[in-house]
Amino acid sequence: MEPQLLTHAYQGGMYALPPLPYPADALEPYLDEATLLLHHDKHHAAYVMGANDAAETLLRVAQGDLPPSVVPTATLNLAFNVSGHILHTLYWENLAPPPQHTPYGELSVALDATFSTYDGFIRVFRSAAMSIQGSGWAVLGLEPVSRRMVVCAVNKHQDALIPGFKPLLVCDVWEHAYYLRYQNRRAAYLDAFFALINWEVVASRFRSYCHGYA
Ligand code: MN3
Repeated sequence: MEPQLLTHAYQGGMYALPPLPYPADALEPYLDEATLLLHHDKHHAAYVMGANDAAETLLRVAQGDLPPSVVPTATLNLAFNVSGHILHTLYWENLAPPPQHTPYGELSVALDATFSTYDGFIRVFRSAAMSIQGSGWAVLGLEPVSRRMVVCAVNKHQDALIPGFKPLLVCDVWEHAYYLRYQNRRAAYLDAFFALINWEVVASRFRSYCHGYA
């Protein structure tokens, strides 16, 4: 399956909520239907709305309808909400019902170049996800200078990201992503996440981005 690569996340000049790429109960028992519905229909939808509101505010400043004093807050809101929208769109797409295979081919070679082995990647990614204090994301991606894979431990949706970084695999560790089923057991949620990774989608993103880095 080819990833949608965010094409459904912006339509008609507005940020838009793409539908879940599978039924809301498709990831049971790892991720429950109630969590997915709440997470997608309420949380992700709120970031889409916030992104459109911030963009509208900045446009109105440009047109002279609002004072420049609202710009600092609006730019922060835009970064937070657009980043949240992008990460959630990638998150839904990089999950799929098991069974999943482990990475192979070019993707596996690139992972090993940074992490030595698949287990090494899991160790680093899991540690990054566990290290987030409060709300954030673990993100595997390509770093544009070395053109190698790195893992970012992202605070909120947008802090501690590298400019030009291309995300390949994202894991939401905000409590809303897992609290209904796993309560405070983030490690158990991560076990479920690893069982659900759609490596075909990750490989497809990798191929898409690699053309830009070749
Ligand atoms: Mn979330």
